Amino acid sequence: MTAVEANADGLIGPTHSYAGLSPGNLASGRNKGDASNPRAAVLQGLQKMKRLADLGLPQFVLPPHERPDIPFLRTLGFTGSDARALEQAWKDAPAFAAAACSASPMWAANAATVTPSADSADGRVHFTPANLVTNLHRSLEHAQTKRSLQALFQHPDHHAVHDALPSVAHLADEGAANHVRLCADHGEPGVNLLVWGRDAFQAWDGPFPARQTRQASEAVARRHGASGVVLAQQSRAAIAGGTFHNDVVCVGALDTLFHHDLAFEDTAATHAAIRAAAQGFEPIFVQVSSADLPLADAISSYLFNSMLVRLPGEDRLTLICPVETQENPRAHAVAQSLAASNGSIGRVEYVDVRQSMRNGGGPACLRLRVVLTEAELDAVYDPMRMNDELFGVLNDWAGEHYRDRLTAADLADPALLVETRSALDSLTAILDLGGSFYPFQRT
Ligand code: SUG
Repeated sequence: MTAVEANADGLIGPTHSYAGLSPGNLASGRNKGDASNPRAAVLQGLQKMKRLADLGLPQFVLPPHERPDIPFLRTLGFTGSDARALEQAWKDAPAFAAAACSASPMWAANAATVTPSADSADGRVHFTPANLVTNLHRSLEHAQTKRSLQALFQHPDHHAVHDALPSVAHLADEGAANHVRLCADHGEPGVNLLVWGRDAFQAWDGPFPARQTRQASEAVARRHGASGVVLAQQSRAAIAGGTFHNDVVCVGALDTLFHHDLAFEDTAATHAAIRAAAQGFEPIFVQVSSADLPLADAISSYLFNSMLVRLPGEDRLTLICPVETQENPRAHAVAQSLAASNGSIGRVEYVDVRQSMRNGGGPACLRLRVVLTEAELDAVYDPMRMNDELFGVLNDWAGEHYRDRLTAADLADPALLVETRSALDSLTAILDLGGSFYPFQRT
């Protein structure tokens, strides 16, 4: 079966801000309180989507969520008009108010775990939205994420969108950021490497949260009927150093797994398990040593939080890195040596997603990869597909609706609530999502 790898990127929302909400994500902590530029952020994300579409890979858009999340604030007892509930929440419970304003659904690698039809028991593509329970602001995402995925992947013969796992710490799930699929070709059965940080039934004593439990990874694989599953423990040292998702130190595509030597607790066992599960191909491990690239540089440069793609007509893979990789001499040297080698990664390109990077979200965080056969791709909802026309329309839309500067104080501004709703109203029209896609449109 032939298949392609499509990307669905989170469109960056109008409340994009630096609120320091994610312990263990060093960039989030470092930039806390800085002014953001939501307009620049969304334009950078759009540019990346356009680039991928131009390179010949199917590209889709996942709409931002309704933020501020007034329904969430109402569950906490804030009442009155929407503006009043928001204002009161910022006064009485600023941490909850900040969570309700976060544009974090932009990081679509955390939207869901995806099992392509070549690996699923019933021959459909399966999606489980991630419950993201480890961080308050991210735990608010999964219901709307499910709605977005159902809008995009709506054909019951081809696509199955599940509920998130129950929102409990035992089943903490961060989605595709902790999943790598290796295979001979996209449409062939693959190895599904699921990387977990902690065991739900053992005490966790690391300095930062381990966001994915082994039990969550197992449950997702089980409900998708996934084959070729390999479970691997994320290294404790990597988490302690600021690797809040495995995709900060590891990326893979087709036969190639590119990772830092501190990615896994037991690298030799992980490689052996992948080799044993691989059908019809010999996995290639491209491992970067701490001597060549200390973990701190891997994290600040986001070399591994890159998109590893095979472009149409090319044999070797292209690594699409953030510009921060180019600016870090050690990471840049590694990237240069990859491109100069005769290995499976033949080319390195750079994209500017600096606004997202300052919250710890690189090119790989912004996209959800979905392997689709021709029939499955034909069944995807076309109005959400990126092309020249949609790119132009969304650029104009962002220019009209987004601010170019946002501070913490601005998030409490009731005018921002009105602006974001007006932006989302016009977005649902652009993407043909009907008049009840967002909670505020249903009341
Ligand atoms: O979950 N940052 C996100 C970044 C997600 C990156 N995704 C992947 N690695 N796949 C997070 O930590 C920061 C928001 C703030 O601090 O305002 C934030 O949520």
